[in-house]
Amino acid sequence: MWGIIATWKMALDGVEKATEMLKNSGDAGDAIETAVKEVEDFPYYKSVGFGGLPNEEMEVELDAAYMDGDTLDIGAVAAIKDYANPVAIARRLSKEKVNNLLVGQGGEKYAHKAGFERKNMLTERAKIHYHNRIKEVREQEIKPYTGHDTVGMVCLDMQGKMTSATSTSGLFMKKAGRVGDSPLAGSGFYVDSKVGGASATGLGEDIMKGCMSYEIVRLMKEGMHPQEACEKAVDMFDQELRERRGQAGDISVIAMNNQGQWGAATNIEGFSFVVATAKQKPIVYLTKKIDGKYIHEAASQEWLDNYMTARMAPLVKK
Ligand code: SD4
Repeated sequence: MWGIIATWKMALDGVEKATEMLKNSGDAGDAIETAVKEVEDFPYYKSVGFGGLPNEEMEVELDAAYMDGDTLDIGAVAAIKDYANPVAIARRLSKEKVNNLLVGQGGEKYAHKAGFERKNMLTERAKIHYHNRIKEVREQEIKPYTGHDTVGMVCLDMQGKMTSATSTSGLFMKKAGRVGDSPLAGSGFYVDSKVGGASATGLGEDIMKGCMSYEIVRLMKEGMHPQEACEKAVDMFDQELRERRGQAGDISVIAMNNQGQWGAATNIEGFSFVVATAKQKPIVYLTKKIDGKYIHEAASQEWLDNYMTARMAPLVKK
C-alpha cells in the first residue's frame, strides 16, 4: 500500500508527481518533499512559498516543517525570508541531533551555509495584493485572508514509512515574527508510522490551542478510522472554543493511517483536499457537512477550472 493526502486543490500537481514516485517504491520523504516544493514554486498560490503574501511590513516570512514517522525526527523553520524551498530546509534540519527548529535569521544562516537557494520571494503580484489590502481593510482583528491555503501533507510509502510536511507564508498581514501552527509539531503536523499522520490548515492561533494534528494521531492510535478521528478532533475542539471564547477560528484537517485509509474535516465552507493511494488516482475532494455528516465530493471539472482561473486572474492596483 502507498498513499498521500494534502490540503487544498493547489496540491494536485505535487501529489501527481509524488504518486509517480510512490508507485515505483519511492521513499515517503522524497515524495512529500517533491510534492510540497511543487506548491512552493508555483507563483500564483498566495500563501505558500514564491508568491506568498507578505506580513504587515511587506516582507514574506515563511514557516515550514518536515517529520519522519519512523524515527520521529522533526525539522522546522519559522519566519524565514528569502529561501525558495523552506520544506527542504526543514527536512535537512530533521537530520540534525539538536537545533531542529530554527527561526528568522538563525534559519536563514543555516540555510545559507547548507547551500540552499536564496530567492526574493516577494512577487509583483503579492505587492499589489498588499497595497490593495492596506487600502481596503482598516480592521485590526487577526483572521486568515479568504481561502487560507497552507499546504500540509501526509504520505505513506510501500515500505510502510510515513512522513508529514507543511509550508506556508502564514497569515496575510501578520506581524513580523509571528509564527503559526505550521512549523509546530503536534499542531500543524504530526506523524507516527506505527499509527498514521495528520496536518492542519486555518487560524494557527486556534489550531495550536488544541494541538490538532497530535490529537488526531492520538485518536487513530486509540483505534479510530482517520475520518472519525478528524471529525471528532475538529467538531469537539470547535465546540470547545465557541463555549470558552465565543468563537472559533478556521480549522481544516487531513489524515491518513498506515493502511492508507484517510479522512478530512473542517469547520468552514469550501475546504478542498487531494488524495491518491495505490487504490485511487489523485482526486480533488470538496468537503461538505450536511445535517452534521461530512461528505467528500469529487470536484467537478468546472470547479477545478474556476479555481485556477480565479488564482491566475489579472490583478489591478486599486
Ligand atoms: C498559520 N495555519 O500560519 C497557517 C495559516 C494557514 O493557509 O493555514 N494559511 O496560521
